[in-house]
Amino acid sequence: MLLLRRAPTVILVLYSCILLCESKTVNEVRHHGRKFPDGFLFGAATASYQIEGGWDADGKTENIWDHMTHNEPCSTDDCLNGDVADNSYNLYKRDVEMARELGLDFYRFSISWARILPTSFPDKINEAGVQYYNNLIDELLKYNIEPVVTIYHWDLPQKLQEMGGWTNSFITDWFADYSRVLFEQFGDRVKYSVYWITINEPREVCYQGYGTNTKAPRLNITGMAEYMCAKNLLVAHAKVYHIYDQEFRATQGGTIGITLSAQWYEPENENHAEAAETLLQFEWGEYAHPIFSKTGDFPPVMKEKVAAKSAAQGFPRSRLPEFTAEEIEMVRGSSDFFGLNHYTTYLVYSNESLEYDAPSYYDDIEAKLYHPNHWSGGASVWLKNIPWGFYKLLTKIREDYDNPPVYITENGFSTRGGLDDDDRIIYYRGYLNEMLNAIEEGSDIRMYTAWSLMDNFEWMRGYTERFGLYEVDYESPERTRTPRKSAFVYKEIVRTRALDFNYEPDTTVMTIDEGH
Ligand code: GBH
Repeated sequence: MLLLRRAPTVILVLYSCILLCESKTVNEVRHHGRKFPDGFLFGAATASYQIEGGWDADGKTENIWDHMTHNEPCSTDDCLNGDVADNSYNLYKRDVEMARELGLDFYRFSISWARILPTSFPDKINEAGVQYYNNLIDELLKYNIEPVVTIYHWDLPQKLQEMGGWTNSFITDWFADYSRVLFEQFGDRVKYSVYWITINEPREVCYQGYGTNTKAPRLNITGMAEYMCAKNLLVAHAKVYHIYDQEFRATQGGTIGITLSAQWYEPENENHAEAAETLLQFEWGEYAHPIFSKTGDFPPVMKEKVAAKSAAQGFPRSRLPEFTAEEIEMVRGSSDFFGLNHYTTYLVYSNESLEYDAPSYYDDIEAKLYHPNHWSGGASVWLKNIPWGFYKLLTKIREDYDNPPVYITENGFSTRGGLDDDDRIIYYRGYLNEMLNAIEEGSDIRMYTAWSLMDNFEWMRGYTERFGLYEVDYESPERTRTPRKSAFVYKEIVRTRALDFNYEPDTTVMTIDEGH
């Protein structure tokens, strides 16, 4: 009776609470944005060949990008190269200043192998090269910005290429020797844990550089060279992981892992679900499965398909090299985090007809990928703005690999230049929002990195496509860097640790906030 009489009041209280609480969260989201988790880190990234210049300064020797752009200048769209690029070799203090303006927690950059080891080997260490990165690291630490250091971002010393590069299994030692020098030289910064990334985007190194001609060294031997590269690269990475783990971690306390490029592959319709899954396993499962799955080794579907095709084509063994049992164990689990570079999504359909020259990578896959005409995107033909693909990818990583810690080490958008980059802002907000959705559902995502801090040498596209939060003026000898509108928006996200779709920045002056 009592209960019954009270029921309306209870209901009323509950009801008004629901109203109040609801409107409060809605308002909070509207005015302050969606919060990122406590401890979440924000940064921005660059890579040595894309920004440094100083291609032959102070003892640095030639790498595969110097070699290609000097010998075939118009291999890039604008026939330009990275000889000077953003001149960060001299202007690194300005780069750190920009990181301070943005209020970044960390700055991700890469080290040039040929700048540190001019002979490619540790018989000679180039002091000037070591000094350059020491200066950069010290400048970052002075302002509490953590270094996230990529050991290899595509600029292999030319001499090693002439000895086969990533197709020569000796590279596992060459890469290990080089990495050990870096741990010895740079790993000791007290109090700060350095984050190490062994290799940036194996898929681009191997497929684009060895399987096709779309990146140096442009080997263009598909169905063969990219698989040899993949095996050696994974073993090289794992060797370095274990060296750090056994010889340096106890005293230096950093974390170390690999960064994979992974796009989302959506089946055109449910009839193509298997094709999409197969394609995904070739595109990035090739590297993720050996490291992050419970069983290790290349993905089963990949082993089966390449072996079957190889046999039918008359090869005495599979064109996909095998790992030994020992190598499988060494590679499995060899990353403290899943470093993820993500930009875009493709649709996939199965395609068994022989449209490709065989053997080839896509003939092995028997699927094709494309972007529908109505998808809009950036200045790069391959870059469509499809935020939901990011969510699906993050969910897949969580489900397939037992929710590893994920570091988003690149995500970003290209334009043809200009300071009013609303399309880039829309892209960043959309992708960050989907990342938050994945976090809400349990994905263990710990950091986010914008590509890029500033415009830079965009590989085969030269300087025609711009990814920077800061615009770089290549006409000026100072390579003047100017913040775009997106820089102000990113700064506000980092400052408030929240995503507010309605924030309109005042873009008149960029300042450094207190504490940076
Ligand atoms: C990153 O790669 C790089 O790490 C970075 O150096 C680069 O500046 C940045 O992105 C922007 O491009 O040519 O058929 O393989 C991104 C990787 C490059 C993967 C373009 C997809 C297009 C399809 N992506 N690639 S294809």
